[in-house]
This record gives sequence, structure tokens and C-alpha cells, in this order.
Amino acid sequence: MTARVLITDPIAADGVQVLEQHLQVDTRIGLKGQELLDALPDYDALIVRSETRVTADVIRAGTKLQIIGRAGVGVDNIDVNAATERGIVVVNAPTGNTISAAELAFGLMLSMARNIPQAHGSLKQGQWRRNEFVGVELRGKTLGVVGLGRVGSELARRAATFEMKILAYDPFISEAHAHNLGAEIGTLEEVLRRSDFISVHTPLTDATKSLLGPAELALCKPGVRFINAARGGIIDEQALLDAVESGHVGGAAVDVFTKEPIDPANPLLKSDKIIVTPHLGASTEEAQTNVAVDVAEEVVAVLQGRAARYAVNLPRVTAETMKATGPYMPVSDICGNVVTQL
Ligand code: 9EZ
Repeated sequence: MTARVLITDPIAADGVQVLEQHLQVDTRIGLKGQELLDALPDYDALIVRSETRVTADVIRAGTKLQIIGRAGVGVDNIDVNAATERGIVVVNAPTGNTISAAELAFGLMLSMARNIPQAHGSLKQGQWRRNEFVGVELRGKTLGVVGLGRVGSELARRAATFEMKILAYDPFISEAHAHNLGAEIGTLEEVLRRSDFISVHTPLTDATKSLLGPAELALCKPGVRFINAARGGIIDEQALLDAVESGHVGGAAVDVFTKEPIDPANPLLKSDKIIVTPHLGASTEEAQTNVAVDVAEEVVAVLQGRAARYAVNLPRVTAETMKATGPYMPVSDICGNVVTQL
């Protein structure tokens, strides 16, 4: 019998097509609450973006569920632990957004360097204030990249073509990888002390939350400009505003916030030197198509008994293996952390 997949958030048509070649697909956008609980027992797979809240209750209702797919990166809307406990694989699509995220960070850097958003707003008000919007060139400046993973690396490559010097901090990356990108590796302190622009590209973890706080900002060059198009709170929001208002930090460009949708009282909205966008990193036609196709291919693979490429709760195992090993995840997780610390 053909396996069934339920889609409850809008995903790009190319992804739906991949699913339809192999599975019976039902698209019921916005399904939630009791209706979602009632529908789920019929399905082998559930695909969401960031809107549907896949709670423990939802997961419990999915008595046949083998896999939950997120068309995108963050899985904040999915109770991954609840899925793990029931042996359900959670997959995401972490690579399809990469270029879009890097291009947004790059665009924000240029926008900030030349005061483009501020100048646009001013001119649209009918004002012609050329003296207020004198900027700086990127050429010859040092770009600090904190987190040289997929997105950080693509940003570094683009910035290098603008003749920027790239200084990267990432405890998980090899000298060879940095070398290939034409980037120098430094400690976090070196990156802070030497950079003219600093862009963060780490995941949000206990270790990276407020990675850049008051003490770190104080180490920076006067006039440094920050970009956060990664995750809200990697740069402490209040510390960033304080440093901009004191004049020590020259500006910031922020796409992501600790609370989204943003609290209108968020301090970052207060300063003209801070430019903001509403979490647009993955908001391109290409990224949406990529992540929809990626997650569709993973769901098909897992339902056919093959391994997922990007399992959030246990890499590269089949659904069958996951059923047996899922309950042991927490202890493995702790062991892994101990090994990392050692
Ligand atoms: C942390 C990181 C990079 C980083 C990168 C990855 C889990 N994790 N953490 C601090 N994959 C730079 C600074």
C-alpha cells in the first residue's frame, strides 16, 4: 500500500511533486488543534515549515508516523524529544537555504556600510541629505566570521571577492578549510579585536547564546559593525544597543531576534544605526524550492527504508533502526557531550 504524507504548511510545488511520485499526498494548510489530532492516525509522514506546532500531543496522535519533515532549518516548532521517544525520525533541510542566507548577510553588510536603508527612508520622505549618509568601503576591511560553517563559508567567499580580509573563529573547523576559503583562523578575542565587520553564523546553543555580550563588545575596534542573520540572541540585544548608543559600535544589521515576531519594544528597533529585516534569510524563491525538494526526498527515502541525510534526532539510520535505538538517545547524547568535553 502506498504510504501517506500530510502537509500542513505551504511548501514549494517542486517538493510536492517529488512526494507525489512516490506517496499519497494530502495538503491541508493550517490544520491544527483537534482536527490535526484527528487526521494524524492515517499518516506515515508529516511535513511542516515553521507554522504548524508539532507538540507531544500531536506526535502521540500520529500512531503510524515514521517521520516528521521540516522544510527549512530550525525545528523550534517540533517537540524533537517527544518524536525521539516514539522512534520517529525528524529531518530538516539545512543546506537549501545556505546561499540565500549568505547573500542576505552580504546584502546587509553592504547596506549598512553605505547607509542604504536610512538614505532610502530619508529620500522617500522628500529629503535630499547627502552629507548624512557618508559610508565606508568594504575593500581592505577585515570581516570577522564567527562560525565558518556552510553559511559563514559562503559569506567569506563572497567577501573575499570584494577584497576584504577574512578572519574566522570556529572551534569546529579545520585550518585547511579556512585556508581554502582564503580565511585566516583566529581566537574569538582576535576576531573581536581586529575586525571592522563581524558576522555571526553559529547555531543557537547554550554555548552561543549571548556569545557576544557586553564584555566581548568592549574588546572590539571602535566603529565595528555587526551582522546577525543567523539566530536571535547570539549577539546580546541589549548589549548591542548599549554599545551602538555609546558610539563604540558603529552600526548593526539584524535579521533575527530573540522573540519572533519581534516585540515592538525590542531595543534594537530604537536606533537609526541598527538596520533590521524580519527574518528574511531563507525568503527567496530558490531557497524555498530547495528546502521543499530536500525534505521531500528525505521523507521518500525514509519511508522506503533508506537513511535520511539530515536527521535532527539521529543521523543516518533507517526508521526501523530508529524504532529500536530511539529510546537510548538521551544516554548517548550525554556520553557524546562527555567525550567532547574530554
Ligand atoms: C560556536 C560555533 C562556532 C559552533 C559551530 C557549531 C555547534 N556549533 N557551534 C561558537 N556547529 C563558532 C563559535
